[in-house]
Amino acid sequence: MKSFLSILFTILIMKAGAQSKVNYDESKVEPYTLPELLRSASGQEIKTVKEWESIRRPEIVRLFEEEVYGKIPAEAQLKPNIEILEKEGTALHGKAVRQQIALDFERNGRRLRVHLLVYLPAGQDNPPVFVGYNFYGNASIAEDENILLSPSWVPNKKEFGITENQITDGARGQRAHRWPVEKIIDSGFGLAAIYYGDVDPDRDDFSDGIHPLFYEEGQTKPGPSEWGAISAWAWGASRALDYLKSEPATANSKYILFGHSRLGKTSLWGGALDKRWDLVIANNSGCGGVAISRRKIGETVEVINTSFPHWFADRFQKYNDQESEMPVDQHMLVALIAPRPVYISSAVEDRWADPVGEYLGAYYASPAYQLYGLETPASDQQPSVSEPIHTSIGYHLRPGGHDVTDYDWEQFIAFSRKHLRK
Ligand code: GTR
Repeated sequence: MKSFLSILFTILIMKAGAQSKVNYDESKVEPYTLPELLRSASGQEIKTVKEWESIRRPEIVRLFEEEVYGKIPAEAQLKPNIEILEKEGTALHGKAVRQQIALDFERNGRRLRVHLLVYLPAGQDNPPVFVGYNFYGNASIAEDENILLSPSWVPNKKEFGITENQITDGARGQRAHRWPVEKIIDSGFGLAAIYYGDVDPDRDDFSDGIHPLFYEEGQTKPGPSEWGAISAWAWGASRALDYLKSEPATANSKYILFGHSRLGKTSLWGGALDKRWDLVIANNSGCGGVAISRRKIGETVEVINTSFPHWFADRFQKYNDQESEMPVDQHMLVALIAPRPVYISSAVEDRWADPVGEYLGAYYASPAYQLYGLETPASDQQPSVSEPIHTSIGYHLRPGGHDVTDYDWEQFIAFSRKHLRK
């Protein structure tokens, strides 16, 4: 007991130490120089799409893999066994068709089951589909008693009736306000939902989730530059995409990868790695998402690495309070999505995520989009509240806190409509 308490105490002191450095004051941001987006490691200026795609882009992908999120094993293009759990459920009074699918991955004598919940507008072939992870299981996203409960580990949340790390009926519909399924369906879009804990439970424990399927004999955690949880979630989203592409109802759809917060960090990295995502949306993604790390406003590299060491590769720890040493910053992550449309959203009260830094992360990705002749935000000044920009790099700032609101979805839908129109 004593040792447990002293460990707990040490952790609290460490966290308090990291937290006390948190700055919210714009005037205290020290001058910084961002790594140049359009100059290769060997000093070559990148002037064409060809040079970007053959030289600089692969270089930046490698830097994010090795220094930040960790590399996904090459063998991870694993094909799952597919079990259709529900083929054609009726949802939303017949307006939508519901499918539930299990993707079973097997390797190293271990098995991982990932559940996919899909709603498609009834009678519409190949609608554009939003694909997004959720925090408390697929059943949490809608008032729909037919959604199967995932048996995967989940953090306890008493208000949702989750007390033993297992999703219960109490979680049903608890996050429905973040997922306006009816609005999405009425707008002619589909939605595919995945519980992120199916792919990798969100705890600092590498004995569960997808990672162990790829361990060498005796290995217990990924190597220093190998995949953390964000890379694992990015990987899982691509496996959901494999499935959607194999299904006649969605084989010719456009695919929009959406994520909020840690899952917004995931959607950016997933969108960077897999060019089959036609459009990427990152809501309130903050540190390790779109916010410029060098600003050190709100959550910093050190704070995030202390609270959530498992999200990133171990190598990322070396940049704790050493942001200027990073060979990348987050504008370069957004640039990897070019020329595909990307949408970034911030909330005024979500200061922890550094809304100004989120805008700048989006804005400074512009040169990559301009290589393709695309329109980008005109100014480095963050737009006013509720004045969205819908150029190829889209952005809005809305009132309120860290959340996903109807306003956010109205913008995601309008932006997607504009940019995915054939
Ligand atoms: C916070 C974390 C953020 C963000 C957020 C979330 O605790 O500091 O980086 O990811 O969680 O995912 O809701």
